[in-house]
Amino acid sequence: MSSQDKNLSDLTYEGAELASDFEISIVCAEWNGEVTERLLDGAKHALSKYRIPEKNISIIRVPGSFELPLGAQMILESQDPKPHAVICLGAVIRGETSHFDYVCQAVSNGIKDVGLKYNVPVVFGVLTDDNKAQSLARSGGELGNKGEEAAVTGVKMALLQRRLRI
Ligand code: DLZ
Repeated sequence: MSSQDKNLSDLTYEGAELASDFEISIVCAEWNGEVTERLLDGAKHALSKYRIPEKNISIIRVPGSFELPLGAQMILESQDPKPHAVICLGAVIRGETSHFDYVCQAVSNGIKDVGLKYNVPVVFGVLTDDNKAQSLARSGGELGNKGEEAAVTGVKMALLQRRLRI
């Protein structure tokens, strides 16, 4: 662990007074559920720090990280008005096969594509680790909680969008 890694979770919550009316959607992968539920806890914790009430937060689950982009797209197609941000949470852990690379590629590109298509912040809160211990360290362990960071990113981008009126 480097000190730089630790700083990633030194989060600030500027703009909290401007974010409390946001509607936020979370898409959480069930694969590696022990890790993704911890990411979800981190995301919910961050949103509570922005004083976003629970009624403004919708959560759906998809089978695996590969399904996160379509889950995000389904939310953006079905909700009117659209949420201010969609947070995608997953954990891809390297196995014996090349599955890891295919899933990581597809998910990162897919999440980027959905955000650009709908002009809504869609956040890549997906761990891509060599083993479960690393994933646990990054989901509420000694390296912070990347679910919390993903939620902060979503709110920051939504605040930017509101400020730019786009
Ligand atoms: C199949 C698979 C594998 C091997 N590993 C993971 C993983 O580490 N993390 C994850 O979120 N999902 C994994 N999956 C499931 C795929 O994401 C997807 O759900 C299936 O390939 C079905 O499309």
